[in-house]
Amino acid sequence: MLIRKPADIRPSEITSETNYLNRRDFLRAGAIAGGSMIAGAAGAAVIPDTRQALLSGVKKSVFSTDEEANSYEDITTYNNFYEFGTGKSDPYRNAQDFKPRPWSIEVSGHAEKTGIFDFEDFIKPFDLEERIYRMRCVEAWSMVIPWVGISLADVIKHLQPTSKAKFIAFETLNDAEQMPGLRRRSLDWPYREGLTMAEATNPLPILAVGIYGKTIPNQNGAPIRLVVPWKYGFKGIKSIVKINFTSSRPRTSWNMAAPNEYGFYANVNPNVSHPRWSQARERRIGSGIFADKQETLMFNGYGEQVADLYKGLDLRRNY
Ligand SMILES: Nc1nc2c(c(=O)[nH]1)N[C@H]1C(S)=C(S)[C@@H](COP(=O)(O)O)O[C@H]1N2
Ligand SMILES: [Mo]
Repeated sequence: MLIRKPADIRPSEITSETNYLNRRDFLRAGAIAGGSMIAGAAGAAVIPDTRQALLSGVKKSVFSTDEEANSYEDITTYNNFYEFGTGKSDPYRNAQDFKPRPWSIEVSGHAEKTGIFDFEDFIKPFDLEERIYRMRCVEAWSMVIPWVGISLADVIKHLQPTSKAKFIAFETLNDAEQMPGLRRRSLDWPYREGLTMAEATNPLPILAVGIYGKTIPNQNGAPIRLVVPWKYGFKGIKSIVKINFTSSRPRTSWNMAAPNEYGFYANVNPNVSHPRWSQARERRIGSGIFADKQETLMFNGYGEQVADLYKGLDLRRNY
């Protein structure tokens, strides 16, 4: 078994999205992330979830990539979900007792259909689709994940936003009883994200409710989370309890934490470096610690579907 000392791990491999954390917190997060990376790469004993229920009637999608998907174990044991801790294996370890049912979602703001919906009723009108997408984290690692989800565009059409709705905003559950990470102010809770209505009604974004044909594990954002494959992973807000249609741009968690590092748009862009590391290349999780990093693609390779959304926008300034 090959174990590298934390000092031999390059900063890009261990840096969580956390430079504003105090140095002690930062080092702690780094040590945990480094440890979990070694465990993952060496295949140490990690027991994948086996409690997820099979989803039925899942349709295939033309938007899926045919790249090889990451293993269920990679996808469910190497996570970012700061409500359960900042280390990569914290969500897997600390989210096992989380209760994703019963669950309700509150829809508010500029839409015809607002109110509080039970999760099962909320997703019932829509087709379940498998969408195998690349996911590129702003920390310069990536995976390929076979999500099962519903089209966000379909959901929005159903909720009938009015012409005043220019943005859609999401919030994660904020329950310190169940989410030990909330006791630390690693972010200004609740976790918040948002999209322009033009982005949100593009065919690519989904609300994911499953992975590998089964219900989504807690650590990946049960029971429902956003996936926007051409943007950095932090836009993919987990365990959503609130959806709000707004006329002004919503405040979003990583942008609030470090606006010079994490923009509202957060489109994957190999030409715009993070202030502390390059975004030109990425490490595909599971490729082995000796594998070369691969090139990061503009819009994470989804430019054909989304580049038109940003015509006339300076992507260097609007990062
Ligand atoms: N509520 C919430 N959502 C979140 C996060 C988080 O910390 N809290 N982390 C984000 C980040 S940085 C990434 S890369 C993805 C990771 O998704 P995964 O763990 O399912 O791969 O979730 C995003 N959604
Ligand atoms: Mo991320």
